[in-house]
Amino acid sequence: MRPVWNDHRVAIIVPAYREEHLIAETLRRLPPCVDDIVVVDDASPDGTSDAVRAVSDPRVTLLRHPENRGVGAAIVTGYQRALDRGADILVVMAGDNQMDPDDLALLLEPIHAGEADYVKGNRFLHPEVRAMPWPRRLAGRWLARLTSLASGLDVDDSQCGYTALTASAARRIPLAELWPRYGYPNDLLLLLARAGCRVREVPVRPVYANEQSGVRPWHALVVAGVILRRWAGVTPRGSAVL
Ligand SMILES: Nc1nc2c(ncn2[C@@H]2O[C@H](COP(=O)(O)OP(=O)(O)O)[C@@H](O)[C@H]2O)c(=O)[nH]1
Ligand SMILES: [Mg+2]
Repeated sequence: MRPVWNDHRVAIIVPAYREEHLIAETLRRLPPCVDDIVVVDDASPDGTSDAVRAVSDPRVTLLRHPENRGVGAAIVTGYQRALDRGADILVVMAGDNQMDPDDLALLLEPIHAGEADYVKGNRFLHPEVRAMPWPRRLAGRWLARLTSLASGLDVDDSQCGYTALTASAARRIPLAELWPRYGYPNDLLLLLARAGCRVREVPVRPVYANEQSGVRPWHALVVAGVILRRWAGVTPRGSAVL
């Protein structure tokens, strides 16, 4: 049987910071139907880049920022490279093995069906939702409410980083303006809403294992600030020189 995404050229963008222990396993698990894999190492001080170079997969391109610019900026760098290489669908998967490749088909389906421009994973719809630590669930719910209010969209899991974006939607939004650090998913949703893009959520498995998160409790306030600034029409400082 042909995979649902066969008609589209799919690129996976993998932001990575201090992921020397998990990046190889993350890349090794990507299915054969993925055309392009762009890893963006954001000046990790550890062996992240060496671990990527050691993966013998011709689909993998390693980009490295000379200094740390944040996960949002890294994703913009990856989006840009994937667009330049002719991708039709831009998927983001974290470099710490927290996204289940088995959920990829579900994420791509609404795009393949022509029903969405941006598809987000929604961990709250998954039966294993309780794998998420409760403070994450609580903060995530509130940030999703604020994001929905500010954007006019109906999103449940705004903080999930597992997403698929069409190349045409990516070209319609000012990517260079995207908030460069944690909070970028909310800023992206607001930009997409403003551009009239159709957003859908699909259930994805929440994976919590031996990874270490860079997110701290105070980041919830930063994210709320990012949402409020964009809502108020203030353009946050841009992330990237494209
Ligand atoms: N390129 C880049 N990636 C980052 C940065 N901070 C985090 N990441 C990556 O973004 C992904 C999600 O970050 P993480 O801290 O695990 O957030 P969480 O999974 O939401 O707790 C992981 O793959 C990280 O390696 C950064 O400053 N630059
Ligand atoms: Mg993580």
